[in-house]
Amino acid sequence: MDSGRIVWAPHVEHGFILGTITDIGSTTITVQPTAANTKAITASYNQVFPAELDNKKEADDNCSLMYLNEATLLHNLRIRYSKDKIYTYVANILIAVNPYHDVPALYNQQQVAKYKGKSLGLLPPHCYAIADKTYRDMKVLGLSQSIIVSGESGAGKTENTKFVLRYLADNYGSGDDIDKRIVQANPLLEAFGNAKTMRNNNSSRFGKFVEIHFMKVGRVVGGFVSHYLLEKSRIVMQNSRERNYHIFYRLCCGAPLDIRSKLQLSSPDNFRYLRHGCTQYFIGDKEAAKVKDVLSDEHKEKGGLKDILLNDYADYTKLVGSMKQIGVSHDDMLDIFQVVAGVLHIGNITFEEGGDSSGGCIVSETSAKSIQITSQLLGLDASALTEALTTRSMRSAGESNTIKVPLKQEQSSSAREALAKSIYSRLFDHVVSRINQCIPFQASDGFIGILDIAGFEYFEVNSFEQFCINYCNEKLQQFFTKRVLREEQDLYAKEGLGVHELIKPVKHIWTLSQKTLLSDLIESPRTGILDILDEENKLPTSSDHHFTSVIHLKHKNHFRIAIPRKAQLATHRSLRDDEGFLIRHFAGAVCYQTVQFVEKNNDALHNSLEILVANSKNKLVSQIFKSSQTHSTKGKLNFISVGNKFKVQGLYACCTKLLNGTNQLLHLCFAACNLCKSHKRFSRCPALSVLNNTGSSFIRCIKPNLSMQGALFEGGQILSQLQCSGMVSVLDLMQGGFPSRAPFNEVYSMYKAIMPPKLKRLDSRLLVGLRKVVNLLTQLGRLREMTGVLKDNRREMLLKVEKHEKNINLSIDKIKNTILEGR
Ligand code: AOV
Ligand code: MG
Repeated sequence: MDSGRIVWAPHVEHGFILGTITDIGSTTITVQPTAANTKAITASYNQVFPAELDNKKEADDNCSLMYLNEATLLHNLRIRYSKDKIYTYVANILIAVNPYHDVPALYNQQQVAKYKGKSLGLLPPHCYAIADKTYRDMKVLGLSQSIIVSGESGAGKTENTKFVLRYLADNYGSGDDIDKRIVQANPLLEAFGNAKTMRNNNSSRFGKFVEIHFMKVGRVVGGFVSHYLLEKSRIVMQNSRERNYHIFYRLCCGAPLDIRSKLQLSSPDNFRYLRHGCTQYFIGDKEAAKVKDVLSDEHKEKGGLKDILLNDYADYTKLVGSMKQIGVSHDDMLDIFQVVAGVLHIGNITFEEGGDSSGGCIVSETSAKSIQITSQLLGLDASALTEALTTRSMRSAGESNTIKVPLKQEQSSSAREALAKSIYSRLFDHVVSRINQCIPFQASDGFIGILDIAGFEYFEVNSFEQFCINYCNEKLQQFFTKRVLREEQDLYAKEGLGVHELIKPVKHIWTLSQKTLLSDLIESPRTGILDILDEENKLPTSSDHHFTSVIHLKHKNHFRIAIPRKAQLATHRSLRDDEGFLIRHFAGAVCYQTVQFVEKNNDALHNSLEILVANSKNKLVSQIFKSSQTHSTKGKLNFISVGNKFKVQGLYACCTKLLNGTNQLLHLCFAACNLCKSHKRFSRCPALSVLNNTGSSFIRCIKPNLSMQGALFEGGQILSQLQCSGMVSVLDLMQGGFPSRAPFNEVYSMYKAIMPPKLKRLDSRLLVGLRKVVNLLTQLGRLREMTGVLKDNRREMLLKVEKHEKNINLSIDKIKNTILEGR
């Protein structure tokens, strides 16, 4: 890093720009960018990074670059992205940058066939290569495997998950229907669980773990889908630029006339649950031909998937096709649609003051028809529904009969929303178990599980949903960190390198930061946010304000949490101590407004409604409610904790067990069992306890820009994703430990001039594979380079070099002996 050296200097918009060092101070470096008319940049040492000598060079595996740092990683991704090479490895972690346009050459059938049986690294990086590696690992090691796909909202997790599933089904399928069914389950899941958000037109509002099961011979035998935490608030309310779940629009816009009239459906504008959201949708029938034409042209022109996503008309037809293919009968399909329509009509029931002295309310005259339609669609008695929505049964202490207490207008409205949410989310559970029934298997010898959850997100206003989603991502990040650290350490051990002192600080920072957030702040018993919230729910007079104050009181000086003040977060308005909290997540600070946290944490319907729907004449409705758990009626309200449900059944349980347990497979199985108690297939799990570990692979998805468009690489924000996802730390770790994956000869010729004579005399070919030499040399080379830069601390550095050379000499002797012995 002498003057004149080409380096990367920090840049807000692009992340880094290339330049030459013009001045070196004691704490800063000044760089003159190579681009014309650009002002010189002065930055601290740790923000300026050495560039590769050839800046057009790109690498399939980023670790084979000479300089592993965030700037070279970003640049490598940038060059590759411009050539539609969206996949890049960092060692065996796959980075996938969303292309935002179709790249057929990447995913056609020839590609699928090409990757079959090929080791990682033989062919260009691809999610197919990861899929094949997990498949081979599963077979060779006899261990189930998991692929963990992560990244921000809109980064491409769900798309990559689908590619991986299709790859496995195509290459290792049984050749019968089951392969297709596993693939076709996705459109169905997405219709009910995905929606347009500001970050993604097809955003998954639930997490899923899809297992694809194999027999010993290596053929697919079936699958199993577990799902986590569907976002319920969306059913009744959406931000003005977002939509409700796709299925609603597909039915309103795409279903044929006979179905629409049977379900009393019309334009989405006529439904309160759809009207407030974004009104981007396509009306069916008459408009259909026109829409189809417009779309196909536009689609061809832009080459994007984006427009197609909002073609509710065409998507209806596709959905029906998928349902048929996975084996859902026409009647079953209509039953499901009928419940969906019922939910929409519930939303149109409104209330007004009753006018009598009781303070209660009545159903508005204008929505009498909605009560009728809802009751008919959901198999309820209209007057019983009216009564259940406008009154609550109470049993006073010591008395056996119940009395009806009238509800106020807002209480009735919230009972209505609770009913809609409850029906829809149970219907979603039903859809998932229906899918599982269609991909059954008697026995399996192992599985590949793919985890695709809702990605980290932050909006101007963030609520309980974002809190749960981000918590989930935090958990996953912790798993990633532990895994990568462990693998890297294992690698050093294998190559005879001690865990270098340089890796320790990285390790320390990594594990510490996440541990404290999760264990102190969110999960800890009694004082964690989840438990405090549950306690609040159980209080006779609970309030969001009280809950928020307790949090700040209990975690006054915790560096991960703060009271959101203007200065901390420029994009948010300041909040009072009892209005919200700010959490510093691994992926950035997010300000949560706690209005409705308490309400949203409660999954219980009030009793009369619960009884009403459980006894519905509609078979499907009563079925989805019959399986529900009984719950306590202590306190003022029934209470089923969403946070806690999530903690014990969802990804939380899955990850905690993955992290703590030695037998991951077993635990994953139990997590799945918990999610679906009726599913007995893992009763034989203990027999599998010989398996000590499930291997895991990672696909880290990156969102290239915030405007969801192709060929736009926004360096600055991509860099922050790389930093937040831990990829930069991975590089630090690898650089710190010097297990460079750089080809030996390159290092050899680069440092030949400064090599100790002993080593120079060794035949370089003999040393290939002895990564330790590469490490030592690289280390020495870097230290020497540093002495060139650090004019002020030169003496100190020289001492270090001297000490290091001594070590090297010792090691070289050892290596030489090993080689001689080997001969
Ligand atoms: P996500 O799953 O990571 O977000 P998706 O997988 O839904 O993101 O991707 C968002 C959109 O990007 C897709 O609908 C496609 O239009 C486009 N896309 C992503 N990957 C590819 C690819 N490999 N090729 C072509 N287009 C792609 V979220 O579910 O919001 O966290 O919650
Ligand atoms: Mg998704």
